[in-house]
Amino acid sequence: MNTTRQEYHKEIESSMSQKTMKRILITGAAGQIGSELTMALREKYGNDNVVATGRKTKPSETVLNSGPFEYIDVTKKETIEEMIEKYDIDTIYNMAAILSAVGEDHPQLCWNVNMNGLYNILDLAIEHQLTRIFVPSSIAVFGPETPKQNTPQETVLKPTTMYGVTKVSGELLGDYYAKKYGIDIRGMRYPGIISNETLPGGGTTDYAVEIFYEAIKNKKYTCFVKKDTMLPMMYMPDCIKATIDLMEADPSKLKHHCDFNVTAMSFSAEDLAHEIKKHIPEFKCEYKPDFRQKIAESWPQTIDDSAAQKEWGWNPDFDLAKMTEDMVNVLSQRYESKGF
Ligand code: AKB
Repeated sequence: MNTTRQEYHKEIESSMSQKTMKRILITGAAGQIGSELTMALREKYGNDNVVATGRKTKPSETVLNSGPFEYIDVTKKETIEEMIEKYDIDTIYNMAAILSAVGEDHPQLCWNVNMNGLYNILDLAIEHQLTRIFVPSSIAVFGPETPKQNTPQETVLKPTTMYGVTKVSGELLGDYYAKKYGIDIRGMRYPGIISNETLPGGGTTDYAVEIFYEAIKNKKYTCFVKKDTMLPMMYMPDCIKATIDLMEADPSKLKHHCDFNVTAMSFSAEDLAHEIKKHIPEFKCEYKPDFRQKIAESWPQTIDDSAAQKEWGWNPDFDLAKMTEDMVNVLSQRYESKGF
């Protein structure tokens, strides 16, 4: 790769003047965040301008029926390139990832998908003069030596999971490509994401979603972390808002690239169970911690996201009470009408 930063910028400018419309590709579009992000972006930019892609998992009918969907494998560069060329893509949201819990069982797979997948996308960004790339990071970049309360933007990044190692490396790689080649790469450190469309798969914060489905269906849940385990979390509408707002932020205002701290709320597993009980009084929660407890304990409890507030106006809409009320309403209605 011999392109210099200046050459890259010149090429981008001339290709930008020919392109009027955003043509977006999303990897991991069958996943928890990818599926809802696809729909939000389709609503904003038009169905045909947002190409959803996945590796194996069949996406939701909503994603499948509302616009283009293709199977690709981010570890195989040519499969991504084929889609960039076929759809004249200029923006990529790289949501494909192996999360923290599965990453501990399959560390090589985690490295391969999270790192080699990202490397392929960044190389293609240069080769095809893409205008903007979104690379999600996670609170998993932090580790036991990081301050747990109000975790600063700039702090110790020594994770103890393979997922965390790939996320720190991804942030650094993104920053490197941004500085060296001038590529516009943006990303944030997602906390646990709570949602009701697509179940999360293989993360440590998955209990904060599963608990709602079990509370509504069976009125009980066995939680895999201790009751006093506190983690930063965010409801999906805020996650989508944050992602799109960061991608649309004025580049001249951004001092960071791929590593923005963001949060919306922090609560313990027991706080969440109590909040659900306000809506479902019969609900009972037990706690049987497994290997994910150690992962959860290595992560922060509360996050300082003032850089995101300052640089692109981040401001969440949902706290614990508002999120819980919405989750219980949406899932109860769905369960009554068609089950899960
Ligand atoms: C996980 O639990 O692995 C993810 C994350 C916090 O990035 N939800």
